[in-house]
Amino acid sequence: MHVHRYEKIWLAFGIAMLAIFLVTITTAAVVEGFVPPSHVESIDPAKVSSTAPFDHPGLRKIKTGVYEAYYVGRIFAWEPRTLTIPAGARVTFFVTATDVVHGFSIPETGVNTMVSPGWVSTVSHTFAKAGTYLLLCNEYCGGGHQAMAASIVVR
Ligand SMILES: [Cu+2]
Repeated sequence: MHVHRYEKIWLAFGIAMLAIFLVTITTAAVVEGFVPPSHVESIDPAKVSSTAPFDHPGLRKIKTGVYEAYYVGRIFAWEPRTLTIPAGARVTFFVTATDVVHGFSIPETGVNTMVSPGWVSTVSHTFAKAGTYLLLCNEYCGGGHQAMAASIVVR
């Protein structure tokens, strides 16, 4: 079988890129200890509604300017639907799902994490500017995915 010279070069380039990526990922994971940002806490997805603090999703004040927000994602809604946060507050979101994989995303804030049933994803953000923020699902989760949105009011 004859393989053209340019095709051989292109194949070698592709294989070299795969090798470089593999070495980079392995080095980051083994030497530098990088792990995915979530998947730290686990929860039984069938018992989310009866497991504290996810049995009462919402905002908890830790101290002045520091809050924790607990969210549950299920097809096709985020709970709570609306959340009011004081401007300037540092909020750590704890998010889990009961059914399928969802994407917890607040555009223009950098808040963006995958939410898998059985796991609690964590992400923090300081809401410096007042306004109404859209919270949406950015992971296709089924027929009503486009309706899976909530709002966060900062004032
Ligand atoms: Cu979705």
